Amino acid sequence: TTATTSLADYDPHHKFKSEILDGLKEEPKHLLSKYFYDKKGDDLFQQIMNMPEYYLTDCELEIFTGKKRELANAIRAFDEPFDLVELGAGDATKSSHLLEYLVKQNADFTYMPIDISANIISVLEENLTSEIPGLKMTGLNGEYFEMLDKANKISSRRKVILFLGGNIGNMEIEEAYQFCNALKSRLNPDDILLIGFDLKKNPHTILAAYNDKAGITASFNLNLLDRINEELDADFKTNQFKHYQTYDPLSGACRSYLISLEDQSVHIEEKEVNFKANEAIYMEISQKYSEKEVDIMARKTGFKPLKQISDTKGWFVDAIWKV
Ligand code: AVJ
Repeated sequence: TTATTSLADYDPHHKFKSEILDGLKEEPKHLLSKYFYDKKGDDLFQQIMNMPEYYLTDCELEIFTGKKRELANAIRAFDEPFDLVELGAGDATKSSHLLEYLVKQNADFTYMPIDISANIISVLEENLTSEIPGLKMTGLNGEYFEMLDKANKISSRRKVILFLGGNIGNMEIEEAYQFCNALKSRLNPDDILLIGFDLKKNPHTILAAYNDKAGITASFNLNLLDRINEELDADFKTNQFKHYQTYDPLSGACRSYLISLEDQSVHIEEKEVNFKANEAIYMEISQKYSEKEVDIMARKTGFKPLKQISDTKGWFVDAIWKV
């Protein structure tokens, strides 16, 4: 049998268009937060990471600056050569501390950052190799699994996968399970996953991190409408949508929405999309977990949880799982 391939399978612009239009056809309407990260979105996310309310980066940075040796030993960095594959590398602020340490300790590895943003990958290739002399690096621009398959083709060495920043939080719990299952099926015995989880904590602390006073998170969400305007020749009036954030302490789901302020219709290329006043577009989930839920996820997806390394406040954990 021949698999059906559509334009969306290989043309990123076409895929963007079809995923945006599909999401806006859904009930409730939904846009994918993976598309937040164009050049402007990368910049806004940098600003989010620098906000006083956004504790996640500081917590994980504390782990990556203060517990490098523990991290290196947990991933068995000195046992045999390996590839350090980072899913959603971003600007690699956190991982760069570990990279520097590993290079200094003469660990034999190649850093393979994967990111959906071509901009980010080219910036990384320029900066990181000059900041960390001796670092071997192969940047991979694209979606996680496609690029992980590519990494496996490029090299058959043991893989250590980094999935930091609580990026798994951007998946619904069921999606996170599917993701870990799919990841596990692409790994081999003795491969290791180092995965960051933001923990359940005081609900006010969590809500404030995603509902900042300066409105940077609001701009971050609204920027996707601007991106659709630019890339799909659409006519969203961004001042006619308002950011709305929720956190549910029972489920641990922190969700963002854009609320339409009026009845309005938006044109996206040849299509028209109608919004009722007060209708929500569901934008993003940032799921929070308990330490126990993290271990359960490991076991149920076929990993062996080795340890959890957390910051001093106990707000965030980097979990180390073995295949
Ligand atoms: C990049 C997924 C870790 O959910 O905390 C920050 C993205 N969204 N503020 C998160 C984000 C709004 C962020 N992650």
